[in-house]
Amino acid sequence: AWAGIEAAPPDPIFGVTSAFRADKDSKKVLLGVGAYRDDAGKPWVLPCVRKAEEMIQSKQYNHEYAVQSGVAEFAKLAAELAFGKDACILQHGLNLTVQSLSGTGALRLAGDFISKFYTHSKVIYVPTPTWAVHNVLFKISGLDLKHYTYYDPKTIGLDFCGMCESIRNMPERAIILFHARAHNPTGIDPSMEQWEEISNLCKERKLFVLFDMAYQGFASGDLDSDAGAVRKFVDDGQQVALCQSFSKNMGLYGERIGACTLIAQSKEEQAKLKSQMNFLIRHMYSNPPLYGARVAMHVMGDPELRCQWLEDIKTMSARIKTARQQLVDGLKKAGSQKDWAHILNQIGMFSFTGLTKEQVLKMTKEHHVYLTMNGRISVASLGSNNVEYVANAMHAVTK
Ligand code: PLP
Ligand code: TYF
Repeated sequence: AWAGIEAAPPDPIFGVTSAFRADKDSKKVLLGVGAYRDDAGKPWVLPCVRKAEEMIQSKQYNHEYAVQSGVAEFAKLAAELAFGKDACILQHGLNLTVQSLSGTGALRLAGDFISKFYTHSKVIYVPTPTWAVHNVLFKISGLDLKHYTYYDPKTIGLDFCGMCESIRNMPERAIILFHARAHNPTGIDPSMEQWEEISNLCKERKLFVLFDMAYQGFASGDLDSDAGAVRKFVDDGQQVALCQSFSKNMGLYGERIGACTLIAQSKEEQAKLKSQMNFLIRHMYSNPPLYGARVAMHVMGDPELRCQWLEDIKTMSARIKTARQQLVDGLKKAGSQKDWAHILNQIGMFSFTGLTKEQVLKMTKEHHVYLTMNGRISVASLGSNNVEYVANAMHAVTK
């Protein structure tokens, strides 16, 4: 049956993990896939999550099916987390928020839904560069993928003029994807003033805006400020779609918990969106798993756990900031004359170091440090045990 089949291309991010595993050298360091580690390099279960798990145990839940849209209380809390409890769209019941198989699953639901029901355009614009999954997923959903200017390699910063120019040249009503906060892979975001201009431009071009929000709270340590761009667009009256992930901000990676939101113009339209989304889900995976939704629901909904969570996200974002500083200090100490300020200015899990492909290859071959080919490192994987070694390696390949 499969005689003509060819192998699929490897995932450029998870592929790094495979190469790392095959390396026998004891000095090896993995800075590929974005997953938070404590200072000793160990995965970290958030204390708020541990407490939620105890709560779930004591409640003796059953294992009946969820409905297609998942755990309703989870979806309600997720929407409030993103848009703010008092958001008009929530007050008026205009949002359709469903539980999804984490952020990736939310993107796929949004992609499939838009592809099927958004009649004005089939073209989705994503930033250059963007998360590798974006570059493939939307095509599988049946959309045409195009890119807009985002990153300026000369400044290792945002090319805001280029970005605005790209948006001005988009056909009316096209679809555009934004990273809500902590752009992956660059760690570079527009400022709130720039978001305001971007929102106005999107309105002018009547674009349909899809937000991918995988780092709310994880980025700055503040849940509301990380949702600033999304809320700005919604305040401006834009009917955005939103994909949320709880992988990073609750450390629930493998539990696959997220949410997908669409916004309707009336309650009647919301009911139709809901029935079509449920139909899509029913024929894809029927209904989502319960466990992650229960954990996230307790963390968000229980006042004590929510306080703990706010502490936990501050712990993670502060440790990442410290690791950025340690890396830059290490580079200076190693004797690097280069300006590494961008490592400090970037936000979120990653740093886009500016290392070229050749330098990345040297990092791996000569120093056993594993990172993606675009020069991205997961800062969350740096710690007291490896940061000096990594800094020395980075200096060695860039001097
Ligand atoms: N979108 C971006 C930009 C990401 O970096 C990630 C990874 O965390 C996701 C979406 C979603 O990942 P997951 O499917 O694990 O929630
Ligand atoms: O960019 C990252 O490293 C994270 C995790 O196919 C990830 O977003 C990486 C690759 C992938 C799914 C998640």
